[in-house]
Amino acid sequence: MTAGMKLKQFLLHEKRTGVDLPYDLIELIHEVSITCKEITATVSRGELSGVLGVAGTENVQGETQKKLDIITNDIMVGHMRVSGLVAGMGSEEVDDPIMVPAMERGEYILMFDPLDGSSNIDVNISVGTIFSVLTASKGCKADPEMKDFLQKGTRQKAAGFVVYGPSTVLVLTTGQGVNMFTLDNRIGEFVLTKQGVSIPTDTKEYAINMSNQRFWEKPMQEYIDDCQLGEKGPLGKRYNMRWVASMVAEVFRILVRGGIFMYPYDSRDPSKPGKLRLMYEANPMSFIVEQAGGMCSTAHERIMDMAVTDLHQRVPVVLGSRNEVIKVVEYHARAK
Ligand code: P6P
Repeated sequence: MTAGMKLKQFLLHEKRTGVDLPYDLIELIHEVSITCKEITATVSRGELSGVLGVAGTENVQGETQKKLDIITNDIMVGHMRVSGLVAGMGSEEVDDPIMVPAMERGEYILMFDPLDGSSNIDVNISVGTIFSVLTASKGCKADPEMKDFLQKGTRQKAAGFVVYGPSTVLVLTTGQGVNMFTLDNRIGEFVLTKQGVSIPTDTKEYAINMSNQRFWEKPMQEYIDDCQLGEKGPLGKRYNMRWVASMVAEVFRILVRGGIFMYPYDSRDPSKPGKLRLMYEANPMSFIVEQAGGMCSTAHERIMDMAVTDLHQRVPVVLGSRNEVIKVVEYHARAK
């Protein structure tokens, strides 16, 4: 009955069936989807847009910003700050929390990575937008305080990402499972194409950047060594490997066919225990993966239970097929 429903139609249908889904949250998700349509229209022009390449600036992470990092950030901020739905925003590309004019304040905090995987943009590999929705403690009555931004992953009201690949697909959870909506360019709408996504509990496919192996904790090195021993090794399986260097693409693949994605603890810089950011990469992806029956850990603790101390806090990430993530956690537990 829901097949072919457009995004907003589906969310309103969910509300009619009794799901606790405030109208403002439905509107917020719809507005984010509109922003992502503008982003995909910009990104898909590639060289024609004349904005590929680096911007000559660095973000708070100390990473070289692509021109499209800044452009897509400005699209998201510009659209959402006058939506009347957010009290404040946090972006990978902006050092400090972004406030909105008092007249435009809404109930929610929106955290986002406007163009995840942007190091791939110049070589035409899939990128995406990741977003996470929290509530502001004072709602629209006053500017949010830092504590409104630094909330644990378990406090999320919604999380999603849009992968700009061969097709543009919005993946969404509001805590009632995971659904996928494919952009139909003929009508300019995200249309429901997969309802109730479920990650296979077992896998033979791992995703990790092997060039960092010497920097990992010993148990992570041992787990990958054992994967590479294949069916004759202790894990008794012939594994395959993938690494796209774009988290949205890796997580989308895992949602569709299972797998395990790891960006583990890295000894290079103690102030950066992992590469990925908690608030707008690890937490939203954890909400989605857990809602699809998967598991998300730092290899030591559940990501969504982590205390938050900084807007751009980094965290080690191990996520995907439940039984494989459990194995990695067990390797680390044994080493303690
Ligand atoms: P590396 C993209 O920059 C990103 O944040 C994730 O999307 C991706 O999984 C990871 O970094 C890739 O990192 O070190 O392989 O370039």
